[in-house]
Amino acid sequence: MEITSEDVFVVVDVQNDFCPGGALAVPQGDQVIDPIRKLAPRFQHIVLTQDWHPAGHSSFASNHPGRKAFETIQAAYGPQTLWPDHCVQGTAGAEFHPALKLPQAELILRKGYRIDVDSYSAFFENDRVTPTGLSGYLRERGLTRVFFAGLAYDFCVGYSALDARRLGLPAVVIQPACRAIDLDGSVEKMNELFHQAGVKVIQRM
Ligand code: VGL
Ligand code: ZN
Repeated sequence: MEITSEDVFVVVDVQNDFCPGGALAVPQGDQVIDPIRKLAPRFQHIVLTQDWHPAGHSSFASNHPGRKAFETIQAAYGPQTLWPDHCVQGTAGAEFHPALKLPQAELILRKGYRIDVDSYSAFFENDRVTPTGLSGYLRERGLTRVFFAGLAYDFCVGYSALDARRLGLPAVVIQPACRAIDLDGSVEKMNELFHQAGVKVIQRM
């Protein structure tokens, strides 16, 4: 596939807590690193996202007495999955995996920093209306097509790609450079949403 100066590679949440040994380890999460590092030199623009929660974040099961991680609650803005405490601002778990090494990345976009709203997507918080600023950033920089890789396919990568489409941007998910959490059929659900939204899922590029 031909990459142009208007393409951006968004590398989602390749952080210690989402890799083996981390607080919310995605199975084989660290296996996204090699393919991402091989793809990166083909792009002129790279954005990294970083899940970045305050301690006591409302998406943490520990903040909801009687609830367990991976259950769903009704938040003010709709259903919200509860997670183990993860990616707490300033902790080692919130740091990028040390092997990721993409110093050429032009932006590190942090998300999920508001105590009472989660943010899977790099574009909008989980209320689906509060922007993170990424859309404006891409627009001002003339970046019009978005390629995605990272963690997790069925959550932060997935919602980011869906929101790119909602914003009218072509969106491409590079599947071998992603790994999934796979909670209650979330991968199948996301694949269906990708299909409906026109997100392109590719196996190689
Ligand atoms: C993510 C669950 C909670 C992700 C982040 O990066 O996919 N998943 N926070
Ligand atoms: Zn999170």
